[in-house]
Amino acid sequence: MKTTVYVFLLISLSINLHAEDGHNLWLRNKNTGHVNVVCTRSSATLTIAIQELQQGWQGKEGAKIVLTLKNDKAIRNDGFKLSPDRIQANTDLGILYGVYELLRRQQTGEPVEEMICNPSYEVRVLNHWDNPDSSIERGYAGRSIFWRKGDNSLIVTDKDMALWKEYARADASIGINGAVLNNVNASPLMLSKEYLDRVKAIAEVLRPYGIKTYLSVKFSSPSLIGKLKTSDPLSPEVIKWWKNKVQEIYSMIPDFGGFLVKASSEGQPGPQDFGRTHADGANMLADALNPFGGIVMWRAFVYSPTDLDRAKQAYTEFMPLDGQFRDNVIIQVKNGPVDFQPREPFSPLFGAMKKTSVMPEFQVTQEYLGQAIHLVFLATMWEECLQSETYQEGAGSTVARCTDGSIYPQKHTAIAGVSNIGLDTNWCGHPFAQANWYAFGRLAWNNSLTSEKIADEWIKLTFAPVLPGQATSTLFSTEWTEHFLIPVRQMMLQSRETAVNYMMPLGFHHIFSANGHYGPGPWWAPKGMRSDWTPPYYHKADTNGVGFDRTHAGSDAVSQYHDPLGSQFNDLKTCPDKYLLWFHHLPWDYKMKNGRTLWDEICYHYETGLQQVREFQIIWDKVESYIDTERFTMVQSKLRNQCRNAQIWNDACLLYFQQYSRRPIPYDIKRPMNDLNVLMENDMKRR
Ligand code: GCV
Repeated sequence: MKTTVYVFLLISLSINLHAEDGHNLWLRNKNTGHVNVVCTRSSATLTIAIQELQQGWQGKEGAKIVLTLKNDKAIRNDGFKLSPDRIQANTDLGILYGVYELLRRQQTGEPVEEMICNPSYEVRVLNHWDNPDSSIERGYAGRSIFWRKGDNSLIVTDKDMALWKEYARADASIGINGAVLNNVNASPLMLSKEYLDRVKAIAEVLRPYGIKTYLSVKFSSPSLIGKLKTSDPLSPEVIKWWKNKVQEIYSMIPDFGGFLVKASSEGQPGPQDFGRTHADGANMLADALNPFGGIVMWRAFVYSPTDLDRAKQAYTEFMPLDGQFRDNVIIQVKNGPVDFQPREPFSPLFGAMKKTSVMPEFQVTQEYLGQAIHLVFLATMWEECLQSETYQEGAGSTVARCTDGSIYPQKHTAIAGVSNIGLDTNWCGHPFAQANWYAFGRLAWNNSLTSEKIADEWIKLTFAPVLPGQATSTLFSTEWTEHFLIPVRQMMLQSRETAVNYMMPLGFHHIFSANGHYGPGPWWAPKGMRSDWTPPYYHKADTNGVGFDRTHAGSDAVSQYHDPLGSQFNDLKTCPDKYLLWFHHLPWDYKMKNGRTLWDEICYHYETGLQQVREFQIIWDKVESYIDTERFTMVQSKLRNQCRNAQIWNDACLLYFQQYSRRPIPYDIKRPMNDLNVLMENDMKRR
C-alpha cells in the first residue's frame, strides 16, 4: 500500500515538474481551497491582502479569517498580531504583512500560532544602482526594470506597470518597504521634471504594496540642473534650491521616502568640495526633507587616495561628526570597512557612533561573489555581520542591536540591500540568486533569523512541487526532505564559505582582476593606477611574507574596534584565522594553530574551495528528478562555469603567491592546470 502511494506520488510529481522560468520567484503556490475573509475597512492595500488570502489559501477549506485594524501598543510600526483565525495590525500594511506571514507558514508547513511580529528596522530598502540609460552598475541580470533607453524612454507602458506591480508584490511578501530607484553614482537628470514624472508613476504602482520610493541624488545638482554658480550646502541659494526641489517632489509624490547620497567618494561631488563636512551636507538635505517626514541616507563609503589604510578612512572621517547630524539623517555603512568583499570583519563604524543613527548596507548583487554565475547564498555572510559582537556597551552589543535601536535609541532605523534584479525573466540571473533577494528581505524584517531557517523557507517555496488542489506542505515527504531539501540547503549554507576558500581565504581581500571584480588578479597593478585600487596594496606579498598589518605596529586599524575585540584582532594568539591576513603581515612559514605553515594552509584552503564546488555539482545532479528541467539545466551549467572559475582562482593564486613563498604546493594537493603567465597576460588586457 505504502509503495503504491509512493509510486503514485512520484508519478504525479513528475507530471507536474513542468518547466519553470523562475519568474514567479517564491510566490508560485496557489490556493487549495476557499477562505472567508472578514474585513470591515477598505483600501487598496487591504484589497490586495484579501486577494492574496483568497488566491494563496492552503488552510482548512471554508475557514474564516478576520482582518482587524485596532491599535495595540505591543504592535510596532507595520507589525501585526497573528492567530489562526485573525490578523490584527495598527496599519493596513501590517495586515498585508500578516497575510504574507500566514500564507508562508501554510506553504512551508510551519504552525500558525498566536504571535506578535514586529519588524527589526523601520525602513527596509533596496538600493537599485540603475542608470537612466537602463544599464545597472554591478547588475548581472539584464537591464533596469525602471529605466529604458532610447526614444520614448519615459513613456509609461502597461508592460512597465505590470512588471513594477510584480516587483512590488515580491518585495512586500518579504517585508521590504522601500526602493531607491537609481544608482548612487547619480545622474542629475533624475531630479528633472520628466524623470520625476516617471518616478511618480512608479510610486503609484508601488504604493499599495507599502513600498516607498526614494532617489539617489547628485550633490552638485543645484549647479548641474539648477544652473547655480555653486552647490555649497551653506549657500542660501543652494538651500533654497533644494527646498524648492523637495517641495516639487512631495507635490507629486506625497509619501516620497527621501534621498540616498554618495558624496565626496570615488569622484562623486560632495560637501568637501566646498570645505564643508558630511554633516553640513547631510543636514542641509535633511532640513529640506524634514517638514514632509523624509529622511537622508548618507553613505559612509568614503576613502581618498592617500597612504592611509583604506579600511580606516570611513571611521576616521565620520567619528568626529558624531552628534552633529539631524535626527532624520542615517549614516549608511557597508558591512565591512573596505568594500563588500567575500569576507571582511564588520565595519568599526557599527558600535562606534552613539549619537548618530547608523544603518547597515548589504550587497545583494554578487559583485565580488561570482556575479550571476556562482551559486553563493549570502545570508550566512549577513548573519555573520549582524551577529558580530561590537562590545559597544559590553557583551551583547551585536551589529544587529547597534543598528536596530536596541542599544541607543534612533529616531529612524533602517537597513539597505543593493539589489540584484533586472529584466531577466527570472529577475536575478541565477536561480539561486533569488534566495539572496529573499534573504535580505527576511533579515531586514527580523535580524535574528538564522540562515538555515531562511534557506529552508526559500527552498520549500521555490522548489516544492505544485500540485493543483494539494497543499504544498503535504508534499514535503521524507523522501523529498532527505533527497532534496537537506542536501540543497546544506549546499546553500556552505556556499559562501566555499567561495571564500577558493577566492580569498584567511583574510585575503580585494585580489580581483581589473575592475570587473570577477576573476583573480593578485598581480593587477597597471601603471599610474591609484595604489588602493590594486590588489598588491591589499595582500602586500613579498618573499618575507603576506598580509596587511593593521595591528598597533602597523596601520592600527584594530584600535577602531572596542576592546576586548581590538586586542583580540591585534594579538596573533586570539585573532581568528578567518581574519588573519586582514590584520597581520606574516612570514610564509608562520605556524598556524593547527601546526601547518601559513603557506600550506593557504594552499589547502584553495584546494578545499575547489573540491567543495565540485561536490556541489554532484549534489545538484542527484536532485535532477525533483525539479523541472529548465531550472535544473540552468543551475547545472552555471555550476560547471563556477568550477572552471574556481580552478582559475586556485591556479592563479597558488602560482602567483608561490613566486614569493618559494615553497612547494603540498604534494597531496592536485597541481594547477593553467599557466600563470597566460592568466596574467589575459588579465592585464583588462582595465
Ligand atoms: C556604485 C564599489 C563598486 C562601485 C560602486 C561603489 C559604491 O566600489 O565597485 O561600482 O559604485 O562600490 O558602493 O559606491
